[in-house]
Amino acid sequence: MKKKNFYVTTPIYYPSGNLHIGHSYTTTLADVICRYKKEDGFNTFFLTGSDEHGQKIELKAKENNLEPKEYVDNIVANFKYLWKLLNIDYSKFIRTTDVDHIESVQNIFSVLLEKDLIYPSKYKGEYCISCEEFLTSEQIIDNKFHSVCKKEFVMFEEESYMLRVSQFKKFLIDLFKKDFLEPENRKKEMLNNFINNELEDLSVTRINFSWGVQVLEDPKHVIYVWIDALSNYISALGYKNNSTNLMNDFWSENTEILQIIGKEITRFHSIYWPIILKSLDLRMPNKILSHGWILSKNDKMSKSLNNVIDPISVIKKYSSDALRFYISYNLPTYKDGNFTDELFIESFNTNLANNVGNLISRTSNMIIKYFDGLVPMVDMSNEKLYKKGDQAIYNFKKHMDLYNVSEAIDVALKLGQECNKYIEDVKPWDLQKNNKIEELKKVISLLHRNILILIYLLKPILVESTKKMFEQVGVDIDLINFKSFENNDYKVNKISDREIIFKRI
Ligand code: ME8
Repeated sequence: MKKKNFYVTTPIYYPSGNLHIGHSYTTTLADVICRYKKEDGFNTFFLTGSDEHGQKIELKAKENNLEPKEYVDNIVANFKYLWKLLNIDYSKFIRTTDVDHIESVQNIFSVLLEKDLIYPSKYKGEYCISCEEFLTSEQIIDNKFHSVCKKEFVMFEEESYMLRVSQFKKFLIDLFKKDFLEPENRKKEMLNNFINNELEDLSVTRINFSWGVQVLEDPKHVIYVWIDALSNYISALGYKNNSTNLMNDFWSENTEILQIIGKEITRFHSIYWPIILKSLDLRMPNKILSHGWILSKNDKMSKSLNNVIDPISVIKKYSSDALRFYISYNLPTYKDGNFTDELFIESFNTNLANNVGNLISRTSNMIIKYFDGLVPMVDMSNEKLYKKGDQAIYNFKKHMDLYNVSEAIDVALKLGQECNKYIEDVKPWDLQKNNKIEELKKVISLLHRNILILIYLLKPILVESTKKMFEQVGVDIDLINFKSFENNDYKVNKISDREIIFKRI
């Protein structure tokens, strides 16, 4: 049977400055889910990148006395450095300044123009340069500022091509009947604030700056950043350009398509993006997962509010795995979350040091002490705790298949807690003292199998420590997959390593 495909994307981030923990959040989630899908047998493609055009970048480059391309080249190198440190295993990094992408955007614009879905007109309205966004009245505070970034907006009146958004009302209403946007409250917000209201046509070109993709049919216009940006999700797959054409594989019906974004760009991804796809006769993604914000004292953590935490310093101080774990476990996607040193340290110590690390080290110590490092392999499939291991695999997958990463991790951690409690209850040291060796073998066998399950479930998150954890329990990481636990057909080597994996911080 042909393997199913999985395609996951993150937003492409503005290189108007270095990335912060908020961007690391979205990208880590995408990476964790993609690694899980790979383990689950999918062909995967993971796309991230940078959104390099527009007025904001043009102004930033000027401030730095650089040409825009020179300016973004430097920042994009920092993006890639961060992703390397954070073990982000993307398949492609797209830049909107890539020639293939530019060709693709021009092509998309031409198709829409030909179909009369784009028409020349004039646009008047409020524009936030910092967010590159036309504002609605709900997004304006004190007649002067954008509610999200708190920056002053500009009045904008110029010749512009417009996209006939208003024509797509019925299409959007039907689309929103499906489970295509998550969470539910974001869906309601889009319906109430936009779709069920008057849907306004969208200005899709600008003439007062030049750092952007030119309209071939009318070269004084550049294409509005969002049309340029959203197209990346298909231009990266080779939509109508000269690059390798992955469209057939990853934008086909045989693919599960997940697009992860932060909630402030939901309108672009759940309204304008489907309209572009529909206009090009392309399928819709299966899911737009619109996660909450990481806050800093109740405000969104963002470059423009100058309240950011640098992920590189967190990784250097603690570790990439520690950051990946906090993001994946402590920040469930359906709500806003916090990132503070205290919360970070508490979560690491409770979950990784006291639960997972402690379980592995006390069990491997017992194997070394009582069995000279040779793991006893006894049939224990009738034991309650054995079944809990199988249930944990089942429930973990159930949550991951719904992209509920935090809930999935919780399942794995609970298994760890139950094993730690089991050790306290059965007291293997007493079994040894009283020479109940057969019983002791059973206890250790059982713990060993559940530990393997626990480590394996956390593999997509703890990518640097997994190999070491498996080694401590005598197993080669490459030989374990979901099937291994069906017949317990894994080879176990002699254990000798006693190094503590997650030292308390
Ligand atoms: O919007 N909490 O780029 P951007 C959670 N170029 N996530 C956060 C966050 C926070 N405090 N801050 C940023 C753009 N993010 C456009 C996107 S896509 C076709 C074009 C994450 O650099 C989150 O994913 O402003 C958010 O949507 C994204 O970074 C915004 O990045």
